[in-house]
Amino acid sequence: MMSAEESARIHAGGPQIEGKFWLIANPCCGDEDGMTSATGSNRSMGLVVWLTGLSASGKSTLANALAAVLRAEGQTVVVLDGDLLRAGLCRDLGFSESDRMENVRRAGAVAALLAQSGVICIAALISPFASSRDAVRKQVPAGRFLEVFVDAPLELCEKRDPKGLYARARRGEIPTFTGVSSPYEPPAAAECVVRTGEIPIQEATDLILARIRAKG
Ligand code: ADX
Repeated sequence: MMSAEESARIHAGGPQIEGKFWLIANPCCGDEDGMTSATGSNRSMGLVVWLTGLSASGKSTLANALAAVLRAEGQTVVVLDGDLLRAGLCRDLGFSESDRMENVRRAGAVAALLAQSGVICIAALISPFASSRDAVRKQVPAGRFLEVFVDAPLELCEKRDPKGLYARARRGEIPTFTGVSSPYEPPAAAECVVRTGEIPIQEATDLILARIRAKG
């Protein structure tokens, strides 16, 4: 059993709601950015790095490459990958416009909570609708949301087609497939654009890392 002393030490500095310790820092109680790590320190402010782009544009590869570098530097990083979320948290959702919006809303809510607790959250979702991405941005304190447009032409993504989904979509076997039978709205003002058809993944990773580092 935890001693009273140990309990007091762990709970010190954190807000309490109805006797329960609030593990996630309250944005209203943080620094002027609204961001405070779970330890109450603002040394490690969280960040949401939101990778958007067509299927097979390179989002997951980039997310994992970024995470590897940042973790090697001692940062706490969580990757939220669309394909993986859809196997769990979002498994009840399909690919209609409203389901995609709900998918992005859930991922965004998790990302915002993680960032509030000091984590660098890298989300890799097609997130085809600008309004959904903007809604996530609004949940994150100013300057702590980095939208990255993983910009690869449809023809290239279709040529890559690692899961054979584009071919199936063209045969009419998958309805509402992004880029084929469902729209993708490119960001108008992303903080970073990486053209994965023109530069190697390493270079794209470095470009995004530079933007992350510029955030401090
Ligand atoms: S999003 O549009 O709701 O943001 P998300 O990133 O979660 O999509 O999932 C995209 C992945 O689901 C694709 O990479 C692909 O593997 C798979 N997928 C299956 N059906 C579709 C579809 N109709 N449109 C796009 N991706 C699909």
